[in-house]
Amino acid sequence: MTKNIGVIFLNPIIKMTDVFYNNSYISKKKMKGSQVIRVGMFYDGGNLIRVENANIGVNESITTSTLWQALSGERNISVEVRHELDENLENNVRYETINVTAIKRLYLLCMTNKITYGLYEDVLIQCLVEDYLGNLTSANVSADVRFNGTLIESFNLTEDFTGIYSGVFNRTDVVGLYNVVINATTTKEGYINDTTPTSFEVIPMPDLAISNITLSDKYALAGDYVTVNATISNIGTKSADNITVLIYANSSLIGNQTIDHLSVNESVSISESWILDNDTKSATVIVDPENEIVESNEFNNNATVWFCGIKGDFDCNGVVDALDFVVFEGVYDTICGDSEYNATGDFEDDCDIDFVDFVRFARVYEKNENG
Ligand SMILES: [Ca+2]
Ligand SMILES: [Ca+2]
Ligand SMILES: [Ca+2]
Ligand SMILES: [Ca+2]
Repeated sequence: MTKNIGVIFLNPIIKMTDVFYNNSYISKKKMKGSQVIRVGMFYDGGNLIRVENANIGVNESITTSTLWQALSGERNISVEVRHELDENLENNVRYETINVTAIKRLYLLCMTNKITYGLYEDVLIQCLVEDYLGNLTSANVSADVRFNGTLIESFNLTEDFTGIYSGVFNRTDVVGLYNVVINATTTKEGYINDTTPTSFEVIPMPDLAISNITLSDKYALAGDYVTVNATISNIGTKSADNITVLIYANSSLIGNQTIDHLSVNESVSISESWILDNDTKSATVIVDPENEIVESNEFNNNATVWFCGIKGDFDCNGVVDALDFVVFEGVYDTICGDSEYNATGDFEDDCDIDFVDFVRFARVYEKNENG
């Protein structure tokens, strides 16, 4: 007696670490009346991944599918169909087996460093590329940036030593939404590539900046009444209101001012006066210190000016560097009364710039007031 349960078609698609999708189609022929059957799916000939009972009538068909996590490499999937109610009957079991290849897939995770940018602001795009096991993986990574559907720029992202791919888009010269498609491709055997979208928006923003910071007297001494002046400008593309400006002597707050309004391309001068103490070597102005105003550039919001009291710092820029060394060479081996003598190079103030001062100069070389 032959009980031909039917023909089984498999149409599997397997993706590594993706869910597995398997679709079997069972049609029943040459059977009288409706029967209860059991459909089992097995992975690699042994691991049952699904079992299902179904009532199937003459010339009816059922579709069944299942999901599971596949392992890599060549595998086979088998489907077994049997009569549920009469397992002992001869020839009541039908198998079909198919070989499948589990695909090793790249995964691309990308982001921009911000969601909104000011005009002309750089956009940093960073990505991680992982393999199907979640390990960082090398690939060719590129980004296409489009505005209103038009490709603006296509560029490669480069991998750093930590395995992060990054690239900078700097053509944010129009306000609006930019769409980015990032592709990771590899020639590694058995791998498939990945692609991911992201987007960012360019909006008008103010950019507060400080320029022309000066001291009324760079050579002022302790007890002198000194003034620091600075220009606060809005070099962005949107006006700003209620702008806080803080002024410090070294790290001590000596002034807190508010600018009501700055239109685009508008500037105001601020100044703050105080009595200099012995330890003060610099004055610093900070605009929008609490970052209450979103700007296209947050890194031009402070400026520092140095007094000329730092030994070795002949040009009074707050750091003893190669330019100062050239001057130090010119004052070396001089004493008070010589026309070249300069107290800035006389570290112990003993009216003699000698080898002791040279050693002291070397010690402060390329250090600023903060060490
Ligand atoms: Ca700014
Ligand atoms: Ca700000
Ligand atoms: Ca200097
Ligand atoms: Ca000396």
